[in-house]
Amino acid sequence: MKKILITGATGQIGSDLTLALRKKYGGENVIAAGHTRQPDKELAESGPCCNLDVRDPVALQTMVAEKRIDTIFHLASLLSAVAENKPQLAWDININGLINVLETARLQNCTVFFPSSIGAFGPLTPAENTPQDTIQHPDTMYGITKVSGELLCDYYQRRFGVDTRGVRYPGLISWKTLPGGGTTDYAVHIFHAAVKDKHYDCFLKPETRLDMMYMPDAVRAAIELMEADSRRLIHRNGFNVSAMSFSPQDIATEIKKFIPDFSISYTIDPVRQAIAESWPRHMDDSAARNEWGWRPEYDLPAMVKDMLEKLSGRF
Ligand code: VAH
Repeated sequence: MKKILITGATGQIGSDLTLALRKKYGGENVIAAGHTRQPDKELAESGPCCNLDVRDPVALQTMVAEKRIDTIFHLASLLSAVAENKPQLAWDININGLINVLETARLQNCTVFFPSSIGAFGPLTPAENTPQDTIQHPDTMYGITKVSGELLCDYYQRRFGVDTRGVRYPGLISWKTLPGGGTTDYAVHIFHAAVKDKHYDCFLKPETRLDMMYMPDAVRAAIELMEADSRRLIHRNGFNVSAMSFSPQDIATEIKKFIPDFSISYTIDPVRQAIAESWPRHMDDSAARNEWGWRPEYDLPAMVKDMLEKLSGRF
């Protein structure tokens, strides 16, 4: 049976992915490691949790050895807006943390999942139908750590035979856990504001369109890639995976179909607006579709309906 360690397990992706992996592989076989955020009740009661700073190689290697971990989903990372505010800390966590995970995987024969992002592209990248293989020249520290992470994971697979795999996620929307300081966070906050206040003040311009995905699709992509037959994989790390592409005004229009008196205003955050404008609006995910059968299941209407149902129930 797989023994899985998830770093960053209390974050936006981690909190959903941990529950999905525990359902699939058994709660006791999935260790949820967090550092800055405490696990919520559901996470704490569904399996083992621990505190782990991925910048501590000894703690990481000791845990992997003692718990006989064979698979690491490495999600611990600072997101784009926070990383621009603390670039040196972002490099330390995002890169030194990853190197520690890759070294541990090399020494203890673990498989590694690493989430890259549309942030790994930059203003010189074709923004529409962004190719799987194209120029990556990000101008944010977050993007620099993500493209470096893709290259490090490819290197460890090629040089040391470590089974590394990863995807480039678009902006992710979920209802369980708020995101921690990203540029696409508006697409989560807008739902909470719509349900609680029927109004949202958005920090991106109304026409700023970005690649986006609902968390159930994102979680399934990680699990399906890690279960894929490695002999079919031509690419390894940084598979483009896409589901939908929308702007703040698009999602506001969709929410109004369910909450007719919902309204949106705009107070632009220049830092996150500049980051968003350097990212793709829609990626070509044909490599993921061809090499491991990727298919999204949620489009904008389906996501909005599910998000509002889940959050209405919570509030
Ligand atoms: C961020 N949510 O906004 C993350 C993600 C594509 C965006 O990487 O930083």
